[in-house]
Amino acid sequence: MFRNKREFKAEFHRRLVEAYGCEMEQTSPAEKYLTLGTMVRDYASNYWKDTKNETASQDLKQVYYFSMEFLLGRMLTSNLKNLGIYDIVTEGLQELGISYQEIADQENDPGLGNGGLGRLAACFMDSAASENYVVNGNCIRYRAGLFRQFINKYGEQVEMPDMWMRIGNPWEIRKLKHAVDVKFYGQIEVSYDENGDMHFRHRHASHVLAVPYDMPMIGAHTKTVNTLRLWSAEPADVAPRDRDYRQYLSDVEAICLNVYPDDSTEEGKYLRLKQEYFFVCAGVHSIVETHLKNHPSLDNLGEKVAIQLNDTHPVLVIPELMRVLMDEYGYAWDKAWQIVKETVSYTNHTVMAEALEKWPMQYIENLLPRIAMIISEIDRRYCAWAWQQCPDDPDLVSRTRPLRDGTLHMAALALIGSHAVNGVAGIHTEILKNDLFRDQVRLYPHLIQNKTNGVTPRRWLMYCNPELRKLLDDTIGTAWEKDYHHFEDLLKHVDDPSVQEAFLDVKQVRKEKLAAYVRDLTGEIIDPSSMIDTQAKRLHAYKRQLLNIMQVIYLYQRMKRDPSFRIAPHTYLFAAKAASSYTFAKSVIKLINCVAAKINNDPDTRDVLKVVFLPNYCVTMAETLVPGSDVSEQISTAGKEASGTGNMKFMMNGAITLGTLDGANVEIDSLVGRDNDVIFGHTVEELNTLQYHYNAYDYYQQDGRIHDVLDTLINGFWNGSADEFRMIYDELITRNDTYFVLADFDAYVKAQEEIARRYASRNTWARSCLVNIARSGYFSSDRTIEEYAHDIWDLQKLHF
Ligand code: BZD
Repeated sequence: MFRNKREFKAEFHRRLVEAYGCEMEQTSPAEKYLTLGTMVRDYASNYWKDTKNETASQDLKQVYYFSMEFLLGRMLTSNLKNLGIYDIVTEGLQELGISYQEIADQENDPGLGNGGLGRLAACFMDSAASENYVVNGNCIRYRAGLFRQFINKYGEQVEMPDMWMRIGNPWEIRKLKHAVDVKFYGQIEVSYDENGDMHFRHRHASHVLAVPYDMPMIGAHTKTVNTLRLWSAEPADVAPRDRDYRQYLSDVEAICLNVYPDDSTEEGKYLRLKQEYFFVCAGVHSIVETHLKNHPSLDNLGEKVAIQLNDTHPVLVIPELMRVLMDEYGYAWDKAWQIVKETVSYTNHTVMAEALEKWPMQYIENLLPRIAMIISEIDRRYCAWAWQQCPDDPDLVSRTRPLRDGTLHMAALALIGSHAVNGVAGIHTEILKNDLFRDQVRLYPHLIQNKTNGVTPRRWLMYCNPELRKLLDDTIGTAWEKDYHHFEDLLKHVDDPSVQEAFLDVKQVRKEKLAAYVRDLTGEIIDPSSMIDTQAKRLHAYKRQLLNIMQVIYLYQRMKRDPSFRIAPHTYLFAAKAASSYTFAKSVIKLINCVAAKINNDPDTRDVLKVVFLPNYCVTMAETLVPGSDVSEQISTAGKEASGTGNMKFMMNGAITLGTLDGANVEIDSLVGRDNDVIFGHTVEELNTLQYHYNAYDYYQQDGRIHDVLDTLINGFWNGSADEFRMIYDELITRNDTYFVLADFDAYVKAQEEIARRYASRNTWARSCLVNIARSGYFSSDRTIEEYAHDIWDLQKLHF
């Protein structure tokens, strides 16, 4: 463990030569990155060991966060800074004549997820370790990420494999000694012993070996280093039964091949289910193994272990833990069920019907025969119990039971098997209580609670925006870096013109950096003094990127028609991946790119209106995009976005939210007030009424702006093909505009005008940005983790 620059340089040099057998100067940047990463991991290893030992000796409870996704982003800079060795390392490298940035740029974002749910899990890992909570992650070691996105010459998304580990992954350690045997398919043989107790034997199964790879999750300026355990599927040392040998190898290989394989085919569905059981079974097994090292039995599992289910994807934890407790450790049903409920809790991340997981029971019976038996028994017992609770409402049971018409409803199972269920923002939790889980609330009145999401202020402010960090340190000292409550210390300075000026200077620097990044990535030149308005998130109809681009089209048409109408210079940035099978979303990406191509090349407008689509949105891109933006587009249809977390990152970096009353926007709005954000559009309540008499065609007929914009979708205006965007037109008109884009169009145009008006008064604008930063402490995931620890996990901090 190096203690200073001199020792660092000597060790780095020695390790490079030893690892690659050549002079340091002859090693490649990738080799230097791998060597440095390994050194940093080894540096943290003593803390890692201490965290494990102390957890055991203090007999502390620990949490296992089960998530199909952990969208970590690059680890090098964040680990160096969290460990407090960034300066030693970067200066040491400089003295060796090596560029730190070149090394850091070798690291690929780990491709372990696709969106907000995965990024939330990563923020939680950072906050938990930084707050001295022992929270371990459990996930799959996907060899390929979601996909790398390219935009072709027609403006279309093209997916390329994301082989993020191609150069190696210095952060992980393979732990073969903890490998777990996972069984699929086969039959269950039931027998009775002399006491009449039942025994279950899994016969003719297909075995897969789950091998864990551990990654350290390093806290900021603490000694806590937690573990993210990634499971990799390997062929087992058991002869495959009834199967072609090569087929067996490729079936095993497929399990960890990539994130969310296409599930539109039957084969894809089985694969997804396999993935889910695979990491659940392995994770549960390793929890039990660890627990039994320190405790005589599993009786106190619920007291010493909490399992958090990040959405329903890992919900098979519930029947799997039942199976282990009963079949492997001889617990009776009732006692096992009590332990499971004490241990497990579930977070819901969506109310969108199509994203709620449902599985044909037949699949589960084939793939996981013993799990299917346990699920049926959970269902049977639930029905009997629920009948007694509400005899006045006989349908309640059929609406809430996990098994309905041969289909397993994963959310219903999660709810029954958990002691706590939470939504991820206030409005979302209310919708869960009043709508999605209304029936269940009658049976379990105190089960559902709110835990508003958060983001780590280290990655999302201190490390990605050092200029703003310095301004805050200079203005209010450094207490805010350790304690999110102290963000509010900035409130005393928001009226200070010198602080306002200093903020505008910081923003300008960040906008210039963003402009350089955009130029390098796309070749497009954007004006860093224009208002930079950004919508960066997954492409989905409910997020309404379409509304955004329609407003741009409207501005363009109006400027073309009326030369006296000019806007202040605006840059609209979009970044979004569309699921590869989501045709509508892909069509919106193409529309944005076609609009950009036309508008950016039109001499009449290009000085004031610019549109750029940034390909391959990822965590690393967001780290430049967020600090460089003025306006944060959060314009989902009210009631559809559970929380959003991008909204929090933009706010923390002093961007103004232009949003609907949806997800965490509602809480942003109550914290900053209407002077410091721009809120528009129908509310959930209004939409609940409007839906019964909504007629999108009326808007098309009655609003000339909408008419003119939509006509460009079917007259070949953008790329000469009249049918190119007919799908979008049909969604709005023929299918009556599922997400109320046209209903909110007028309000959105006005909101855009309002934000442009505010942007023009520079000092008032800066004041608003400062208020946003000051109020963003609430959205630190340190706060969120405290709440989970206190209200759900009953978790104490580790004391060193
Ligand atoms: O979770 C997102 C929500 O859409 C956001 O509103 C919220 O802020 C974040 C974090 O709570 N949900 C997801 O990211 N969901 C998925 O990615 C997903 C993936 C597979 C199947 C279903 C949902």
